[in-house]
Amino acid sequence: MSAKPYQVAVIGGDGIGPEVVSAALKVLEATGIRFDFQSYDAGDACLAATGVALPEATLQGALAAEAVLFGAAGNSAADVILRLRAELGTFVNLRPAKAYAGVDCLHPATDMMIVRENTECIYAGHENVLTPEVTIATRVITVQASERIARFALDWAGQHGRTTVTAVHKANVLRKSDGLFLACCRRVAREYPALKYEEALVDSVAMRMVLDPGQFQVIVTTNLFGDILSDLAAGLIGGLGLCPSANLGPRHALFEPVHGSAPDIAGKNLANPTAAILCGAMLLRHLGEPQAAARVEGAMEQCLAAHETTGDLGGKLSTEQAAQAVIKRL
Ligand code: GGG
Repeated sequence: MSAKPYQVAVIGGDGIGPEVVSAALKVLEATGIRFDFQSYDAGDACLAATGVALPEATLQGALAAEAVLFGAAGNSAADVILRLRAELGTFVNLRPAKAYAGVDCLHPATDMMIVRENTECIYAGHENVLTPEVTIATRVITVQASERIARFALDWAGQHGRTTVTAVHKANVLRKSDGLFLACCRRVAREYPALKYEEALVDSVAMRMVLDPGQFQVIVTTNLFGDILSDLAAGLIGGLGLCPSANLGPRHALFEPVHGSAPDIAGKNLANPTAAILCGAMLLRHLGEPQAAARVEGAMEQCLAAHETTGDLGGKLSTEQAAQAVIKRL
């Protein structure tokens, strides 16, 4: 355990973000690991109050911290979470989708990791209005980013006992951009002869994930496909409330639930904090606290198995009570 408290920047963001992050912070504090949490504003409410969605103080706080815990992005997502990912240089968005005992779901055998490229594709933000009736968006795919994400996915698979990595693309239509992405993945995969490397079209993968997700262990894909497939994967395991994610780069790390801001239930103490609490576990592992991470994950799994959870998963607990239930089982 570190002698000094870990410096963590906390950005609740919009909608249910502040509630689920508050639940996760209580669980992190209950591990006994020492943290110095610094809270920062960002998002729609911040934009309305100050004129900026991501204040400079928030950005500097995130850059200075050892890790960032983020809640949810609303309408200002492009100016907040996409900008944070870019400024922090987090080139990978690691999105696990794992089914849990006790949670009613379509596919209890699901246990996959989606490795989403986090810096380019249609998300690069090159959108233009040519005329009032014609808009264009440019899809950016580069060798550097494609090789880097392929290498990350293959390394991750090898380090976590996975045997197969699937590169997901639409190169039969997006011949140049996804053609390049695929060529990079193929080239990098040759450096990992111990792993099975496969390629599959994104539309076919969407269908196969619904029919038999157990055939996918690690998916590596471009930014937009990764975003869409990770929501699909969430649907297989019981919903978005269960899915954490880690944005990782060479110097910085930002942890955020895959879900959005859910404005319809914001402020009602109804939101499922599971994804945010599991983000806390990913954050602990990133900081070099694997035992504390495993305790949080274990306690969370026990709560889910005992139906000690929120209404979206058939439980009766509030956000706050769900966090306390995890703390009791730590
Ligand atoms: N799909 C759930 C959701 O709304 N997530 C927030 C979001 O869209 N974030 C932007 C991103 O992950 O690229």
